[in-house]
Amino acid sequence: MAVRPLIYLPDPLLKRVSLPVDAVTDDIRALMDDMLDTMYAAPGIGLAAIQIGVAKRVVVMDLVKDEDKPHEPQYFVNPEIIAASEETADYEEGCLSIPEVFENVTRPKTVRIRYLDRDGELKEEDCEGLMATCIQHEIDHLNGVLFIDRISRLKRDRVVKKFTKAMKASREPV
Ligand code: GNR
Ligand code: NI
Repeated sequence: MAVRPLIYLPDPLLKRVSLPVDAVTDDIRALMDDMLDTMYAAPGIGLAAIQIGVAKRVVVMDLVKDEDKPHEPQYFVNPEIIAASEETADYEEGCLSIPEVFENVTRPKTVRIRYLDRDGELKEEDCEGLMATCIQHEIDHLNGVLFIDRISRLKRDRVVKKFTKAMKASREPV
């Protein structure tokens, strides 16, 4: 178990399409444990493997925001959306790879997902509310898509510019 470094915008890795996992092995479970450590340390409610530089279709989530409550980790390998509602919902989204940026994103209100769990069992689940928002945000990461790709061009360009500038500044010699 280890906290691993996060990858930030404008790292091109965030645009990579992650590869499906063949089988849920001990290595994949170790990866998921590191992802959870990293997510809890951030803190965040979800994490896709690409956010720690691993291009595999692996997601962890824990929607319990109250730090005094017991953790409820959730594990998703090769998650797919198999149905989405026509009805949409707006949610103010953030991303650990784009710190301090929050924007309203419109997505299907409910989705049905299929995935392999931590034991490699094939599962299906109906998601609504924060769960629906978060799993769609994470599956986007697996496809190289960020929530800023789902807001206006003007807002996105502003965010990308700010992060590109910040990155350049941090690389300048002192
Ligand atoms: O911690 C996170 N919070 C969040 C809030 C609203 C919508 C989506 C998210 S996911 C985010 C963690 C993250 O970046 N996952 O990829
Ligand atoms: Ni994110």
